[in-house]
Amino acid sequence: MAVHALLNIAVRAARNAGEIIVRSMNRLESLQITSKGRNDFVTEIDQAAEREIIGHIRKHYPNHAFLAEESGQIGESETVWIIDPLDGTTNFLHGFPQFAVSIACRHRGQLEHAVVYDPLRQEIFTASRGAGAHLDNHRIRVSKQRALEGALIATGFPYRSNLRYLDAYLAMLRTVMEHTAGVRRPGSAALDLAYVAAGRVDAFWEIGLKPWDTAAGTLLIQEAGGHVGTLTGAPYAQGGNIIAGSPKIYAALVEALAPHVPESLREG
Ligand code: 2AM
Ligand code: CA
Repeated sequence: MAVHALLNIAVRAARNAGEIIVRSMNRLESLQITSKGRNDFVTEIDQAAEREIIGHIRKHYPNHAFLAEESGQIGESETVWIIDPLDGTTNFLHGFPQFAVSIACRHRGQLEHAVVYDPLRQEIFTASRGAGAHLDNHRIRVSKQRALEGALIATGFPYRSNLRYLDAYLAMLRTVMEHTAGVRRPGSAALDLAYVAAGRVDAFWEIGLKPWDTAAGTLLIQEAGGHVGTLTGAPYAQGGNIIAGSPKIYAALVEALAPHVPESLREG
């Protein structure tokens, strides 16, 4: 498999960031934590990992632009790197071992390359448009599950400002719990999407995400033969409300959730 130079750089950057994250785990108590808002924590590690990723990419491509969780938008270019240096910060802060580094490269509005890296398991999920999705150099595909009955579904619970949608969300959760084999809430949307791509879960849904949570995962799933859309099954523009899954379970989930999606959540 010929790996594109841009993907190689993203992989290197993700591994470097992963090393910073893992090294810091033996001093979680002493981490400098600031709160971006109610229930939204950012640590010096998120920031150090993001600096490492942007610095590494810039060394090779000084003119590219960035959209990163901690820095926001940097520069203007046809090529934009969309970065979550540590997806699942709440898990990380508690020492709960489920978080990831997420890096996507978008060129002229189209996702071209994606990396999601789990630094604890050292699993690296990669995709380049038209070249398939891989986990540690093995090709991955979404699951072959055909019906909601028997499916394993991942989700994210609403938090912070999205708690205003809690009643609608709980109605969706009830339906999914009633019709599937089980629901998981691992806590890192980027890794959840990578697991959809690898067929470890059959589908995923969440409301109120950000582009850096979903960009890499979206390309992984598309290249693994799956679908990504809004809660009503419309095309997905990154960030916001998402359903992703194997084609069959994606369609079944869109249909199952439809009666419970309020007007305010119908857009992406
Ligand atoms: P983050 O850690 O990069 O912010 C899961 O619901 C997704 O929401 C995660 O990808 C997580 O990404 C984000 N998130 C942000 N704040 C959260 C919170 N307080 N609780 C749970 N998830 C949160
Ligand atoms: Ca983050």
